[in-house]
Amino acid sequence: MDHDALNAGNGGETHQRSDADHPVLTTNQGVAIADNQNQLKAGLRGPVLLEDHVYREKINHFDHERIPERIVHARGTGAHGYFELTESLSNITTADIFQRPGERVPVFTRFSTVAGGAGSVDTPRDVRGFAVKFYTKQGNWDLVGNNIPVFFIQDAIKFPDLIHAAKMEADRGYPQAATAHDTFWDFISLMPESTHMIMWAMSDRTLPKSFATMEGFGIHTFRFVNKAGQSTFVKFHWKPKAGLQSTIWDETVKIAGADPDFQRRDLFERIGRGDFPEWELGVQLFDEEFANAQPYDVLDSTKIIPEEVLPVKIVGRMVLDRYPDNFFAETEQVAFCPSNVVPGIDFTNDPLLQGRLFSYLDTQLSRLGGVNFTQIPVNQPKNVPGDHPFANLQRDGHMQMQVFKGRANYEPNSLHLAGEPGGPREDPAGFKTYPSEEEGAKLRIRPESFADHYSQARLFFRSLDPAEQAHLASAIVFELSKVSLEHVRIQMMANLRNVDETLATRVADGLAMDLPEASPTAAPVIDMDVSPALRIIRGPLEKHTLKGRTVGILIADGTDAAALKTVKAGVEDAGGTPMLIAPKVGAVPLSDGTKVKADAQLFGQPSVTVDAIAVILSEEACAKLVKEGAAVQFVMDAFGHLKAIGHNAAAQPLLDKAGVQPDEGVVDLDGFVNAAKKRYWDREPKVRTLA
Ligand code: HDE
Repeated sequence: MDHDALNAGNGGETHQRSDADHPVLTTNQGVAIADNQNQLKAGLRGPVLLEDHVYREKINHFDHERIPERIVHARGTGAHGYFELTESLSNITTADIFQRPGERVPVFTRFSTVAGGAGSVDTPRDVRGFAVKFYTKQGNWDLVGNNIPVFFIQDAIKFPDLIHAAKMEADRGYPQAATAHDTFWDFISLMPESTHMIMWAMSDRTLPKSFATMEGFGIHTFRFVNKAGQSTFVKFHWKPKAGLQSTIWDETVKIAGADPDFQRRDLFERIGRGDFPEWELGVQLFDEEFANAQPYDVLDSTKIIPEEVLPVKIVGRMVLDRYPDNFFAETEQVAFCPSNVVPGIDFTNDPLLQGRLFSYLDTQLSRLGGVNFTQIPVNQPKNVPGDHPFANLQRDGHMQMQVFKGRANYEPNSLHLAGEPGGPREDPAGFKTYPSEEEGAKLRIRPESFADHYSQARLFFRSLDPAEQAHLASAIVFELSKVSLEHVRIQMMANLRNVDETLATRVADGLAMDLPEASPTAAPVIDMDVSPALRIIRGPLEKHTLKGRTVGILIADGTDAAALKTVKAGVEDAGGTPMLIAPKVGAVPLSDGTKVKADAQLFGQPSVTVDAIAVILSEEACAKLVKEGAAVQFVMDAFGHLKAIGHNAAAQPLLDKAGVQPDEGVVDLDGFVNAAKKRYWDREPKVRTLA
């Protein structure tokens, strides 16, 4: 029988043969594969043979491609980049990366949501993880933070309860990636210590527009230790160079439908077009005396130190400039761990931090399948001088990648006396724990200094811009409306009365329920000075710019070519990305007879995916589009989401159909580029009722 002829007639047209550009396809044993299209069969139309080792190896590997997703922070995306020191901290810490301004170290940073599974959407209302692995010359330092500077709980023993309550409910398996449900609010209502974080979670902070437009925080108080062995307390902050930018709830919900990958796509595209996301690293440095003078405990992770009380000193910058080559190998397998510190950086007794020090390594053992996950390339130290990224006497285990030579797998040894390699030894310059003095009875107890659960929740709410306060109050109304247990709503309102009476009243009005008595407090609630640094809207990090932002330009047959050219160039000159959106993408005939390709189709690219819109239509095209739901919605949403709308005169009927009212943000094409740099918060009361 002619086997080649048989092959050709049996899937033969899909055979792609190796050549100079394509290496030979092999099995994992390195054996060349002749046919990657057909299983081995007994006869032309016969059964498949168990003997087919090529098929079995391939399908067996495929069957095991998935690993357990992270128990929290399962959905995320990451990027490579560098950290550059701009100000030396050499008198405060021996950590090598804080010594020499101008010096860079590589980093890998992963952003994530917390509650949803790996396949959930990018934009639920949720805290974002902000985890950075610095590959320093002294080994890896991981700063595993969030985009919110406080946490829900004070003690790590409550973490499994918090996460169980927040994730999908145990019996029904929903909701996915949402806090608007009974069990979450039941837990929160019974845990007054979570009130401060709930204020942040219900604010626009949990609706970031992009990973590039959010802050990051190390949350806990850490320690720096200098050459003299002196310790300074430190809190870490990341400040986005692109400024702070969030979305509006209605917009967020629609983004989730339009593009479930909205934020990972944004990160990928920013890096791709060279608009590298960048943050400044800031530190708040303080001593015991400062700590003791504050009306809260600096070891309590439900508290911030307001920036107005203790300014954030900028010491470096991080730039993310390279997307991973492989999502699984790098982003999925990266293992961050708060206990990865280097000499000069140490922990404090924050009971949340202390609990985290155990959890990460523990969970990674099961997620990554064994003790050798530190040998996965993304997890290896990369910058340590010498031949090996790490050297010790730990041996064997699943997936051991190293082939150790010699007998020195114990220490001390004297093998060198016999001319054999003796293996690695201690170095006095290595990591030493700061010798803080500790003594006391063994107790399961919360200190008195952790008892105030409301003052900073009040501080946060009162520091916000009125527009943000309205978003926050409305978010609580929305979430509690989804809570079916009435006693939970009542308990929450009782707690909110301790935060701010006006907030509690607005929530009660929004729910059409009576306000209960305030719940008892464990400590008196104090009025702290408001902190403008906590604002996004009209706050110090809000930016009016087109840099890093996208402008949707709606065009159709007959669009004025000159007007389009001017708007497009104007957006580009201002650092923005113009996106041409049309009913058909392949070729849009313009007024001057030329044709242009659109970047996206109107029906698949609603205006929620862009920062501002320009509508440039011929009279004929406009007459058609006023009957097209997607076009009307495009404009209506841009207006409802407080975005700038630029338009030519012929497009007016579409604006009218969409209910657009004239205001400062609705402009002709000449004023558009400038107008597109911001949102129009004052429009909001006209387009929706907020609590
Ligand atoms: Fe985490 N957290 N966490 N967490 N966390 C994990 O580790 C944990 C907390 C944070 O992109 C897990 O590898 C406990 C605070 C980020 O890979 C796990 C407590 C902050 C990420 C874990 C906390 C964080 C994680 C799950 C309460 C901000 C994603 C997968 C004491 C400062 C890292 C994993 C990545 C991941 C435990 C609280 C940030 C289970 C016990 C506070 C950004 O180990």
